[in-house]
Amino acid sequence: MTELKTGGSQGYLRIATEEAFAPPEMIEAYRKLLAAGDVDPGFYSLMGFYINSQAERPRFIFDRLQDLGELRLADMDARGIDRQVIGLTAPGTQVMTAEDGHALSILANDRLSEACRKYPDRFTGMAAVAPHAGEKAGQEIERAVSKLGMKAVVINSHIHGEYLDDPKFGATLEAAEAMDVPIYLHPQTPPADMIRPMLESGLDGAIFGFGVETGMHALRLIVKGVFDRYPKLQVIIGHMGEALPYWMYRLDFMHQAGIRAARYDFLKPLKKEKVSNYLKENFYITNSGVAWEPAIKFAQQVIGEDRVLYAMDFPYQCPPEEVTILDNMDMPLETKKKFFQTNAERVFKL
Ligand code: 1DF
Ligand code: MN
Repeated sequence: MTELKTGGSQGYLRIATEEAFAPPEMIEAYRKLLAAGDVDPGFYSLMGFYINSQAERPRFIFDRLQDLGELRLADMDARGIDRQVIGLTAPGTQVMTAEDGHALSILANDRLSEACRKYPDRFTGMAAVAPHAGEKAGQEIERAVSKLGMKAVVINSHIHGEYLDDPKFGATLEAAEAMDVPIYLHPQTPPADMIRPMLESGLDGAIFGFGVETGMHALRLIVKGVFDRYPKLQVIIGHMGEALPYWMYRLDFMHQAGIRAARYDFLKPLKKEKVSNYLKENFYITNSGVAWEPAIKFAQQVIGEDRVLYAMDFPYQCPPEEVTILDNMDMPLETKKKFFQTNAERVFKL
């Protein structure tokens, strides 16, 4: 087994692109929301568990989420991670009111960018916003990129059961496109009107519900014409593209069949025609949570090796063995370097 050293001794740097943090103030705000009751069932299932359970896994994760210093760096060193691209953990500020969410996004962005300035060769920041704050969310993206040096925007999927294709969230998309930063569309638990059968079977979280809901969110952006309205917008999705590469053939066939038959009057033909063209030109995919060579190679084959990036999903899923598994993939060094290093350097302008 090779030693997990940082510094590119294996021919590439390892840049992990979907890594999470949580300021203590946000956890405090979650505690208050939970105590007040009347929260979304997905929020209760997810944060009710992480905040209250005394099991080893949630306590390990919560200690690490709140650290942006020595503890995180030691965990990175032990896993051979040169750089983390860090975003506010799900569901971020999107479960709060627009006003509270906006204020906490500012706090989170100030805190994260301070750590990035302290460790400029180890940390890169993604800006949090409350898209339901409208124009203010757009202004915060502009501030986070131009003043704080952040390199992307993280959106933790739905906003109180609403989706980014809704014109009310236009300021967020417009600012991301104008500032030329990608949106990392990260999962959270499905909204109330989607989650019931998943809650009944324990499938609502990262095991499945996250991916179903976020994959649908990404597809909504495509079929509702977001990329025809914002053609330069780039969206990153984790967990091997939330399974969308595997769906691509059927998505193209059924989407075009539906368009030809004018089945839904609100669905119009797309400029790039096929759903898959948007996946190939407006999306990047990371392997967060999926240290699995066949899935990574399949995505490289159907989306392109310039669009598949490495992610660990620290601290939610961070066994060091996964790094070794990926180092040992049967793949040309040139391709592996794109996966671990140079695609991320290009996408996040490092
Ligand atoms: C979990 C996984 C939670 C991921 C996350 O945020 C998260 C989990 C609250 O395992 O409960 O980001 N993840 O991306 O895999
Ligand atoms: Mn994650």
